Amino acid sequence: MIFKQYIKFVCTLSLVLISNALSADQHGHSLMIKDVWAREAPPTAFNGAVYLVIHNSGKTDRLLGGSTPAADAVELHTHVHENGLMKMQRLPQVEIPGAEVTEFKPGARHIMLFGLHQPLTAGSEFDLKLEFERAGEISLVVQVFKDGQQPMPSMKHSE
Ligand SMILES: [Cu+2]
Repeated sequence: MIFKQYIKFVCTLSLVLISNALSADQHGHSLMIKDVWAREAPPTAFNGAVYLVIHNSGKTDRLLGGSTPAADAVELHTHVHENGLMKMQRLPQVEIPGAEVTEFKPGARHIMLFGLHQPLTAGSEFDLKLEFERAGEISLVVQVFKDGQQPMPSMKHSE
């Protein structure tokens, strides 16, 4: 009985290992990007921001930039406190440490969209490509949410 369960366990384990190996092969990199969303903006807004969570199961990588058909330009930003004011600051790149979770969230690091081509209406979505030093280009779909209705970061779940 116990032996049977052990065999079942080993089979399940090897299936998990095989599917992990396959997905790593498919993507060719060790980044998993989750909870990708943009905050709804009024139709007159020129700019928008994208938030996401990057799980890096491999070596340290670097996010270099991106592009989207939804805007003229994509920049990496963070917020800094200067003379009591919150200011956005452009980052030339963002380090994505290995075996860690890197979050882009409101009030902190974010991906800025300049010159929106379409209004960011809740329920809509658009494509975003991110460029990484090691992983290369990764294509994402960004979903637009009203503030407060965005996906909760899944970084606290153990993988
Ligand atoms: Cu910004």
